[in-house]
Amino acid sequence: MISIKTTNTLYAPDKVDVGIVHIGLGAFHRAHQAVYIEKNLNRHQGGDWGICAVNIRSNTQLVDQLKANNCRYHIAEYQDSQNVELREVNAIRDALFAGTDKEPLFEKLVSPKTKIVTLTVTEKGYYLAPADKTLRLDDPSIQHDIQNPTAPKTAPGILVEALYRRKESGLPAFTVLSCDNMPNNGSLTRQAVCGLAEHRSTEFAQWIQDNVAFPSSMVDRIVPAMSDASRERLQSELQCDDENAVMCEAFSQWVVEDNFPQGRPDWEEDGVQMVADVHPFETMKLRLLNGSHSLLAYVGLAAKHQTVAQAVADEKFANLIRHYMSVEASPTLDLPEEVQVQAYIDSLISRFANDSLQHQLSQIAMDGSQKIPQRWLSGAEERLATRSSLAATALGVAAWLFYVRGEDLDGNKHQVDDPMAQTLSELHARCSDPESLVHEALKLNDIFSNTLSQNEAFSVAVLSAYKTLISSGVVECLSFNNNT
Ligand code: CS2
Repeated sequence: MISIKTTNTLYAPDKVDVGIVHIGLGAFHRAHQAVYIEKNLNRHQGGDWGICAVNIRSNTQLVDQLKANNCRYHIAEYQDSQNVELREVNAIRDALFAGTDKEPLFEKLVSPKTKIVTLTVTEKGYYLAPADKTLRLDDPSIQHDIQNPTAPKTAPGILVEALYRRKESGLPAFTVLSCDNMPNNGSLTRQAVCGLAEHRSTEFAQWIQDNVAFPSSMVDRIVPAMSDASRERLQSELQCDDENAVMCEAFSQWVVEDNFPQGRPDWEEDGVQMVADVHPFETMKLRLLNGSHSLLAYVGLAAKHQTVAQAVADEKFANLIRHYMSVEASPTLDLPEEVQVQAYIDSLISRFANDSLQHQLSQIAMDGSQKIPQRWLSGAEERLATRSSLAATALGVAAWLFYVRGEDLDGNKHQVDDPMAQTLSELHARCSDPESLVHEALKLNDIFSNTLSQNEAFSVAVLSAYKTLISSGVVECLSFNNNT
C-alpha cells in the first residue's frame, strides 16, 4: 500500500509579490528552487519573494499551461516506490515566454521589486567554452547579441541589457544567482555577462564588476524529465490530475554563497545551506554525483541499460561507480573535515537505486561536451599529475566518444543531442581506426585542456578502453577492484 503525504499551500497566492525572476522554467526549477520558495512563503504565510519564471527559447506550452492554472502545480517527491509526498506549489506567481518579444521580460527585470535573478539555462546557456570557460565569441547567438544589444537572444545578453536599463534608470542592480551544474557558477556567470558587456563599453562592464553580486550555488535534486508515462503514473497512483506536475526524488540540497546585497529570503530556515564558500560542495557534487551519472549514462547505454536504477541494479555497474567515486574522484576533493565522503558515496548509490524515478540515461547523456570537463576531466588532470590510476574515468571518456558516433555496437542509431554533435560526427567520419579517432578527439581543445591533450598516459588509457569496448563489448571493460 503506497503511503501518500499531502502538503498544501498555506498562504494566499494572489497576495504574494514577485521578487525573483527565474530564467529557465523546466522541471528542475519547479522541483527545486520553487519548492524552497514555497516553503518560505508557507512559513511566512506569504511575502514578496514570489517567482516570475521565464522561458527564452523553448517550451511555450508549459508557460501557457501554467498560466491557465494560475501557476499552481504539484510536486510528487518519491522517497521510494511506497512513500511519496505530494506537494502543492504556488511559489511561481507569473510565467512568461520571452521568444522574439523580450519587452515583457525586461519590464520584470527592470522592476524595482526584482531583487534576484536566478538561472537554470544548462551549461551551454552561458556560451562559455567548456574547457577554458572563455566567452564563445564565435557563437552566432553571441554575435547576434553583440550586434543587437537591446534585443538579445541569450541569457547573458538578457542580463546585460537588463542591467544596462537598471543602471540608466538609477536603479540598483539585482543579484544574479546561477543554479546550473558548473564549478564556480557565480564567477562563470560574471565572466559571461562582463565578457559580453565589454562589447557595449568598458565602463559599463566595470560598473557590473563593481555593482553586481554573482553568488555561486550548488543545487541537487534528481528530477527526470516528465513523460506521458510518468504523468499517467501520477494520475493512477496519486490521483494527481495535473498536467504541470513534476515527479522527483525526496532528497534535495541547495548550498548558496551568502552574497545578496539587495536582500534575500531567509532561506537558511528552509534547509538551504548559506555558506561563505560553495566550491568544495560543488566540486564534490559534480565529480561524485554528476560524474557517476555521466559514467552510468555512456557506459550503461553501451550495455543497453535504459535507466539509472536499472544500471545500478547491475552489480558490475554499481562496482564501476563505487570504484570511480572512491578510488578516482574522492582523492581529488578538498573537503571540509565534517564532510563524510564515504557516507556521501553510499547515499548516492541508494539515491540512484530509487526505481520510482525512471531516470533515463539518454537524458543524462545529452550535452556531454559541456558536462564532462567539470565532471571528469578536471579530476583526471589531478590524477595524472600524481601519476595515479584513472581507468574508470578513461572508460567514461571512451564510452562517451563511442556514444557520440550515434550508432551502437549492433548498428542501431540514436540521436546525439549536443552543441558539438556535428564536430563529433565529422570526427567519426574522418577517423575510421581507434588510434586516429582517440588521437584527434583528445585534440578538441574546446573539451580537453592542453595538459590532457598532451598527456600520453591519458591517451593510452582512453585508447585501450575504446579498443576493448568496440572489440569485446562493455562487460569486458568492467572489472574494477575497489581497493586499488
Ligand atoms: C544529471 C543532473 O542530467 C544530468 O546531467 O546528472 O541533472 C542531475 O540529475 C542533477 O544534477 C542532480 O542534482
